[in-house]
Amino acid sequence: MGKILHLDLDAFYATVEMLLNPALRDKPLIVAMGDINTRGVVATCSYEARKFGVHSAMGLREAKRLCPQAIIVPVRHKIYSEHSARVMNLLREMSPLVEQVSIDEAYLEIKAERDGVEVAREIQRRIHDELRLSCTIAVASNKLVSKIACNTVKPRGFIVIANGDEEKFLAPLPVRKIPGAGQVTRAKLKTKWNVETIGDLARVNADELRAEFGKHGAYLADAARGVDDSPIVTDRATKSISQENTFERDIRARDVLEKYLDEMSARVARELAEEKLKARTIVLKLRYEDFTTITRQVTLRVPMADEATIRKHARELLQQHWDSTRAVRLLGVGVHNLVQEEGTWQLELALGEN
Ligand code: TTP
Ligand code: MG
Repeated sequence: MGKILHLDLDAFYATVEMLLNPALRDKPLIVAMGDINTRGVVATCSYEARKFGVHSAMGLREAKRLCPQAIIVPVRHKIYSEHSARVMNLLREMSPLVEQVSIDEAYLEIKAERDGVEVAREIQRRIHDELRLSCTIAVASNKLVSKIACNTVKPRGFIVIANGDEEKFLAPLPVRKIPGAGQVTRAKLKTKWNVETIGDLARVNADELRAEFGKHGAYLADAARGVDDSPIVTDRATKSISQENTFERDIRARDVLEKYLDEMSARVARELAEEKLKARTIVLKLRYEDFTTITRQVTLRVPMADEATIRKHARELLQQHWDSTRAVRLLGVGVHNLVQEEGTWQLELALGEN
């Protein structure tokens, strides 16, 4: 069985500021949004400042009262985005299955052929040595458990939840650690079943939770047991792969158009293979000499990645939809509805024009 990693950078904005200005290192540091004198808000702060009770979203006035010696610097979003991109690129070097969830947070899937714990250690080491940033990583069997686990060992943390230990690990934690267990939900759980910990929640009958909260109740019942089968959604999977050609001279000859189609189908197939993806939908794009453009597509029952299938459907679409009295200025072939090849996850993304 593969592993899911959850990675979150430690005190991200503050750590980047310290990286760029070493004089700030090991100091209570606040990165502030808005006016840094009075009316601003804490975007984040170093762990040294957190010791004094300062935290994200706190007003600066309050933060200064708690920690008068804190150094305050204004946010610099562009710089954080650049450092974030470096981290995400490093992660994509380590696994093709990366889902970025925020500027400093991502999930990775490591297939069973590799040692997920080893990969996680290597990632943490590389982020430290090569990018000079610090992160916390949790390794578990699914996204939910890895996300919850990560927050329990910050900063510079590393934790592994073995397969089968999910429920035991979660049991002592307060129920608010479950993403989506908001205040209203928690108040109801408390009054109705006296639920405080995730273990308490696991003891509540799943049917009763469903009766009380509907679909959300079913989610809570699963979550309390550490059950989650939500897939890693890669950036790649949300995109489509396509090729197109604009001709120097508009084309009227079917055999020439078909030659182009064949060549583009081959390139699309190669790209699918490189990304280890399969596709269900094949799209033909046609632009006529007067610039009117049509796209037509066919969706298959079974995902495929082979050149012959793409070529066959592209040619059929051309046959059916090209008004051959009109010359063609641009021709394109693409695929969407991409799924991970042979993965445990089927990413059925409803995509595409018409
Ligand atoms: P977080 O990961 O929530 O916080 P963090 O990285 O600063 O600290 P840690 O993960 O170690 O607890 O958010 C990432 C960045 O997003 C954070 O550095 C600043 C920004 N942010 C805000 O601007 N406002 C906020 O309210 C929060 C929570 C974060
Ligand atoms: Mg963080």
